[in-house]
Amino acid sequence: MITFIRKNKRAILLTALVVLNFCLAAFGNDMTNGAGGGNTKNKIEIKDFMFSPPTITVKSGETITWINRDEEPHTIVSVGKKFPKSSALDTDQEFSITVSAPGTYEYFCSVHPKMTGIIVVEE
Ligand SMILES: [Cu+2]
Repeated sequence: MITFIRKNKRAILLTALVVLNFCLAAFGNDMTNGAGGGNTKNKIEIKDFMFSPPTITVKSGETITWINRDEEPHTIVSVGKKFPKSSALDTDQEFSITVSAPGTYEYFCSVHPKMTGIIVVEE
């Protein structure tokens, strides 16, 4: 009886370890590919007519996602059209881009041109 319990405990522990490893692997993968839902990396919130953070630094090839937390519609427009502009984002709507060429990208909201932000893409 005792040995049975011990074996069982060991099996549970092993299963837990396997599950934990799997989670870590999945999480690690998510961090490196930079895409997919639920990822908080490179997220810019639009709130109170501001981009937050106003300046973001990313690595080449990473995805940047804006989410509109205001009740007002906002857009993301690149100065010099370096990346495609968004449509007017409604509340909780998202817009993503992936930039590969290193450099500094300025953008603004075409509805409220005083709203500006900067993306710095590093190699
Ligand atoms: Cu706006």
